Amino acid sequence: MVTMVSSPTDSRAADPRAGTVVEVADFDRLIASRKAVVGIIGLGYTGLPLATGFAAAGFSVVGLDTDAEKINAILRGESYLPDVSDLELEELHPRLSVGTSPAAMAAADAVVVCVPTPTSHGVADLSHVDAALAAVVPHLRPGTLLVLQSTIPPGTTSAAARRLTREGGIRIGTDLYLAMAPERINPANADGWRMTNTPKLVGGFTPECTRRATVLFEQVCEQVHPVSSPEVAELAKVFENTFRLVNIALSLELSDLCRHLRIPVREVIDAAATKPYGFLAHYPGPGVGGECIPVDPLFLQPLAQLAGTDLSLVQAAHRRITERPGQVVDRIVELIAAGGGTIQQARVLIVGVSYKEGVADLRNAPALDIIRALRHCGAQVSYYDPLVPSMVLDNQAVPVAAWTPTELAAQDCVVLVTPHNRIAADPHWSAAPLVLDTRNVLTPGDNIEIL
Ligand code: SAJ
Repeated sequence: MVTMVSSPTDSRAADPRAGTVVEVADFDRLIASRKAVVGIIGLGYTGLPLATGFAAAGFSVVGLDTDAEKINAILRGESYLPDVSDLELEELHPRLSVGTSPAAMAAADAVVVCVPTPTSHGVADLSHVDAALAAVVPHLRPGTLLVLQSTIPPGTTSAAARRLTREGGIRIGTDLYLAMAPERINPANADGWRMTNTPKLVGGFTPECTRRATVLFEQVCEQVHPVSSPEVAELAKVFENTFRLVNIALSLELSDLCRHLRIPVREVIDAAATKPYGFLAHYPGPGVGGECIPVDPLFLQPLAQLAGTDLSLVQAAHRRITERPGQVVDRIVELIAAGGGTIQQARVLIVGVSYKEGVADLRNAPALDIIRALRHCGAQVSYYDPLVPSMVLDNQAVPVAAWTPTELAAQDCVVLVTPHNRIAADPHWSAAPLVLDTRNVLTPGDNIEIL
């Protein structure tokens, strides 16, 4: 049973169950004066930038994570994210306290939940969200604002509100304010988009929930876009990532057609992108990784089934991206055979293993499936990735190769999967007897094949 603390001594708190409502002015004054304490639950790639954002805006921030390693790294002033620097952690240290105890949230006036929402058996796994709410709500003082930032299926926030009321007698919009404000963090974004300059969607369970969440995020985001309900915010977020999935899948289909028509796919997409409206460029690659694009669209399936509506386009797109790493391996086998070799015992070097440029993150990285399949074919696989110093796949270390002409010349096939640090412009590529460019970013050459 989730209940709330009441602390008669704290002037900012009144026991709403006694019928008194926490004054709007209190919350606004706490925010305006920077006296509000902001709690962040989950200090991963969306929570830590938010914690440092609020600390940089002058708020005291209480960060909570179940991973003691993350907590210790922050306490040492060592960032584990490309978007947060060690210097930021050092400078913000006085205002950023971190720990693993949910009781610390008793000090917070606003709490943002930023925990992972992976899938389990193809449906959204909300266990981290449920665990965070169960652990934290008992420590919250009446009048606290609670915001869900994790990507969640539409209806999740309202279901949580009803559960808190049903199980704990908590009046949402009086005892506790609840809203959904999805993260839009794009790790290592090359175009300068950050949490602060990316519009923030906010949808509250009540109008006052929306208003308070809007006031909160206006402190760290240049633009806040309130919407009429948590459901709108939840679905807009999932739809953004579904839109990306479908368009990446479309670019994969285009790339297969272009290869057969011998038309350079990247030039086609760049040409289409000159149209100033109605087109958004997405580029073909070895597949789609990360915790978002291959995952979030799956949240819609069970809801569509319940509603009896058809999401075959999304399903087809998901199938297309899931099949892509296998297509990469088929092509490698084909190219080596065309050169008179066989895949058994062939030396194959994977260049770039993380799921995208600029990050060290291997979650759902296409390179994992490619390496797994190559191993299955009997190939000798190694990799080079400046951001991933070591890698174990299926309990077997993947040998690390050096980025040298000698090493490249010794391979049967070198496969560009993730082009970090402008490696595409590196002259070493000419040393390799055969290169498969899955991103279509290398300068054409006799030894270069496009996926
Ligand atoms: N990819 C392509 N072609 C493209 C774009 C991406 O193959 O044209 C691949 C990437 O290589 C990568 C995967 O898709 O493997 C995902 O790339 P991403 O740039 O979408 O990266 P994420 O997952 O880090 O970020 C996405 C972003 N969503 C959208 O742009 C709609 C980000 O803004 C979200 O905040 C994030 O998901 C999230 O957390 O939801």
